[in-house]
Amino acid sequence: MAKTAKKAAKKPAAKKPAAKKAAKPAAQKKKPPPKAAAKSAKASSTNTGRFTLYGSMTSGPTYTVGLMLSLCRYPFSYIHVNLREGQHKLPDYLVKNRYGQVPALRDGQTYYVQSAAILEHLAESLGKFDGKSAFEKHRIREWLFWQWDKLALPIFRLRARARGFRQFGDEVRNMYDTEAKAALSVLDHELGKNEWILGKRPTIADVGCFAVIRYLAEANIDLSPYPNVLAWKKRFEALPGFGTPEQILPMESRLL
Ligand SMILES: N[C@@H](CCC(=O)N[C@@H](CS)C(=O)NCC(=O)O)C(=O)O
Repeated sequence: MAKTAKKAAKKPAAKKPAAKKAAKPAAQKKKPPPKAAAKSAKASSTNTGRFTLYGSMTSGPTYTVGLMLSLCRYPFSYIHVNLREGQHKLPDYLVKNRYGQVPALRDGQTYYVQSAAILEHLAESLGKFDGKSAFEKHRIREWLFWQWDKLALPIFRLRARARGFRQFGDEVRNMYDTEAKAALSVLDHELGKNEWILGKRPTIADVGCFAVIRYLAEANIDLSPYPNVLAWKKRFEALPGFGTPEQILPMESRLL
């Protein structure tokens, strides 16, 4: 076992931080990552905190989960999964995420996958950003399905093309562009009625949608024709515990 990983193992489990004080993202307040622990996904076995997020800094769905934990003020260990090297398809990782994708979240002894499902798990188990009734929970789930179906897909595809991760021609690009703008119009219309997607307070429906909208500029989409989304984005960025992907997700692994 690496020396720093041993040290990390001796530390007591991270306590749930006080709910109100810090304005910084939870991840920012942690010490810098122990270097020797950085490269090994196996380091997770020495981790004593409740949550370990497996992911990649550039991954929108990884950001979704990191953002939720940060908004809930819950520190978490982080294991970098190198997608370029294909670590997400190795048997060791497939045990954690059968779909061979990031993110995966270890909570205690259980691995949770699919960022929207992880949001639901966190909202319910931490009692934050959740629906207050069965009906609200249902409405949130509706939004999370819609978000992946209509909002995330075209925006993440356009971003991947702009970053050189996916290749497709202008015809397909125009199709995704049209789809992304149609989804933004739906969101803009809804946000014209209320401050937050479900009404008067933010829920995981907002977290899920924000973590996609965050990447609009990288997808070369201008947000200015959608004033309600723009105002909502600013409100969201002012939430306590908010952080950008760069603030919340480290480049390398970090144990609590
Ligand atoms: N719906 C999934 C999407 C996850 C996803 O697309 N992850 C990408 C990185 S951003 C990935 O792992 N891609 C590799 C692959 O699908 O093989 C979620 O929300 O967790």
